[in-house]
Amino acid sequence: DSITLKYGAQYIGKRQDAEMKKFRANRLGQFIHWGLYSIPGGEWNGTTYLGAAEWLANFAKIPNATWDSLQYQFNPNKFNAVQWAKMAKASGFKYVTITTKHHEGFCLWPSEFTEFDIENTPYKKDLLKEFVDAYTEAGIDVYFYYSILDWHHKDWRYDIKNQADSLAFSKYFEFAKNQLLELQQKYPEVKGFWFDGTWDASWKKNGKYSYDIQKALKEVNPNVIVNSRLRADDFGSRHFDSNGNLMGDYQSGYERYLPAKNDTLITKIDWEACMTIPVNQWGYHKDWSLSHVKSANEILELIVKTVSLGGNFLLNYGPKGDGTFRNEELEISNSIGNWMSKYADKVIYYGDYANLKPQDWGYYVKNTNSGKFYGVVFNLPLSKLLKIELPNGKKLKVVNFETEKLEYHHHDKMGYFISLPENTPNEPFIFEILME
Ligand code: H79
Repeated sequence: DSITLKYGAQYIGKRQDAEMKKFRANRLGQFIHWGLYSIPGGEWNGTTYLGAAEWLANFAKIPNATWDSLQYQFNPNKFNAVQWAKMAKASGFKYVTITTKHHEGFCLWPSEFTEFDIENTPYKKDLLKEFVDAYTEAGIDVYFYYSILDWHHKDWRYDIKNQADSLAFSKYFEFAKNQLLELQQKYPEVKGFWFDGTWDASWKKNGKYSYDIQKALKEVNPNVIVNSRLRADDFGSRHFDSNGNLMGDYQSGYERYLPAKNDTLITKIDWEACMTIPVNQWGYHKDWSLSHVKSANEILELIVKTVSLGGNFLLNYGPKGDGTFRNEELEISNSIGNWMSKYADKVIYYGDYANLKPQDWGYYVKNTNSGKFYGVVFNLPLSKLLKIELPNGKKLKVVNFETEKLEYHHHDKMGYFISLPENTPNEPFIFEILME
């Protein structure tokens, strides 16, 4: 039985319009965290903080007036949007999500509704427009990250405890809605919005606000794509409403972790994971030696695992205050781009859940464009035998590894054992499976 909700899911089931199909086929996106926090890079008054650089103002307890004055230092004169887009394209990214406003409240676009924006920095120019134009020109879809939580705005509230809070928060809601409509109007290329900072009681008590924002954005562009993190329902239930139905257009809860390899429930909905390269740094942090930094192969495995479960993957970059990327990010991009240029058309773009029993050597992907099935190997067994188990009624016909067909031995009930060649690539590699 379901309860009646005013602010629950606006529809049920996966969207099948062209825009949503494109988002799904894209699979691999670049996340960009860029703001005033990119200037201090995790360091304040000679102390380097281990925490996430974009949260520095909060945990180092820096007064608003001090933090906000970073605005007068924001001058990314090495920013080259065309170069950024070129790098993103070479890395294999099909879409990008950029922080138009993070929790600090600073806006990367000239906004009519605040002075705390790019217009009032030494840079002055409309940086977001340069960005949108360059990425669009490169054929990369642009999405906007927008934080509901706002440490700068006087009407932001963490909770609503009285009439005055309620009034202030209603003003904040109007401000946010105005900014979002402004973004949509100024940058009509934008394909969707990625909301964050929606965990506080004030937002959960106002499911109507989250519903109204989604509705307002869809009135302007019926095919706009909105993440589930925006939403709360009548009872403060987030992402999924009190009847268990997904709100927003896709589930965006997987932050810095992924579903389990055998999670079949997640394959029934659209979803997207977002991931940092270090353990937990989104904005630029000067010292990446403070935590584990993922290698290109680790990141590739996370990407393939996500696709194998029917999800999208956003890989985060935190450019510096001057508009350049750190070398580690450029190197990772290079490695990922090399791999993608060989394999992405087969197992990333249009990749989806294959509905085959998971194995230890890696992941299965079904390509919804070609209809082909693939295995992607990350853990090479010392035996050089890969096990494949097919559902009842299915038989293995051929296994194609690059140009050669692989030998396989059928072992009743135990599945098929595929013999790999003596020399396998020195990187994660794929093979195609033909069944009958
Ligand atoms: O933008 C990146 C992060 O800055 C942001 N989301 C990604 C994409 C993010 N930051 N924190 N979180 C997401 C989760 C926040 C958790 C906490 Fe808290 C905030 C833990 C402590 C402060 C909220 C408030 C939960 C407990 C207290």
